[in-house]
Amino acid sequence: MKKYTKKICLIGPEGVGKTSLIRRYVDNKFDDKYISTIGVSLSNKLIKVPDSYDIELILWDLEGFTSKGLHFPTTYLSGASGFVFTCDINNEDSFRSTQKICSELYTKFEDKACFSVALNKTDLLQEEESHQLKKAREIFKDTPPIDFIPTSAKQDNKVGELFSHLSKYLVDYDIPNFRF
Ligand SMILES: Nc1nc2c(ncn2[C@@H]2O[C@H](COP(=O)(O)OP(=O)(O)O)[C@@H](O)[C@H]2O)c(=O)[nH]1
Ligand SMILES: [Mg+2]
Repeated sequence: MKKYTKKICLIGPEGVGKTSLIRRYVDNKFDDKYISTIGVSLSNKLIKVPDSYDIELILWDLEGFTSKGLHFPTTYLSGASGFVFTCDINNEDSFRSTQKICSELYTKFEDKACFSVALNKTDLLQEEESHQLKKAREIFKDTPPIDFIPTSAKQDNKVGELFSHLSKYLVDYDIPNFRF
């Protein structure tokens, strides 16, 4: 059985739910309390695709960025094959600020890594989901992801799909580990 190991980094502003998405995915737990991530926290998850391959994900939960930019050295992104740019689906400013960071990194990882956009907190939607998705597509048009996935870490909506689809893509297209 073939075994892959892939590093995936979650990047987004503070408070959009990066830590919660990982916690839901890895431990199937959710907490309403907000404890902000300092630096980085690592988790592992093994996915077994029957009769096909195993893939071990190393999930890097990175400190959220603020208007001052990234709060960690870009060397933390080294060796990643995938990124999950995470936004709050109810907050267009989070789409814009995340896309800005994405475009700063994009020239370095384009063709060498791939990424998804998670639009989290769908349980708090006030607009139509399709309306918010359309806005996100427009804002990310110059840095197109493989997917836009509306998620809720709280209600466990599409969290598994987010990570499993990205991982399948990394394996199917044999995305290497790239270095900054
Ligand atoms: N309603 C709702 N709250 C969420 C969701 N995901 C995270 N939160 C809450 O948002 C806050 C920030 O979450 P956290 O995962 O720490 O965000 P991070 O800074 O991006 O890591 C916490 O109070 C979480 O409980 C979600 O899907 N729905
Ligand atoms: Mg966090």
